[in-house]
Amino acid sequence: MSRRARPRVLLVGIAMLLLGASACGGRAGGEATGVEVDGAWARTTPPEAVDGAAYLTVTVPADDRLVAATVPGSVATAAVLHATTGGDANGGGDGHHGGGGASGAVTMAEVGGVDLRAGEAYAFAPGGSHVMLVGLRGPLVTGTRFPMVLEFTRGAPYTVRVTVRVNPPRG
Ligand SMILES: [Cu+2]
Repeated sequence: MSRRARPRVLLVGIAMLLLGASACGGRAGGEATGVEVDGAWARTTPPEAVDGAAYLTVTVPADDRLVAATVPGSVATAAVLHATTGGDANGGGDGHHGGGGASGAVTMAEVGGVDLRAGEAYAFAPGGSHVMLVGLRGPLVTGTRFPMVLEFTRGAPYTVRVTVRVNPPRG
């Protein structure tokens, strides 16, 4: 398995090298945007996974609307903003399509955007809103990173660095 995983790691690594100059994680971007992003992460996926999910907390300096998130084509075919409804009928569900069980009480739907209020942290988190990574080009391997660009109605695009993890970051 590790033999399979290795080229993916390299690919992601190369992507990060190419984008590294501009893809400062978190608030390091420091442009005039004032956007803050904390704890951007994506769930580690099994080798056969088709889709993945990414989460983050975003705060904007002025009322705005997050209308899209994009990831490199080397990571996934598309990134789609998803909202989860139907709640936590089954404990432990993370609101993620995962292994193809279409039976759960939780349903996810694509949303055209997410309204953000100035200075108010908005969390994409398991069980709630998330960025669906559709059509993974390879499994998301723990410890690897990839850039994701957040696009807003008003604010400038903002690049965050997403870390692949098994569990949500704490703190
Ligand atoms: Cu989803």
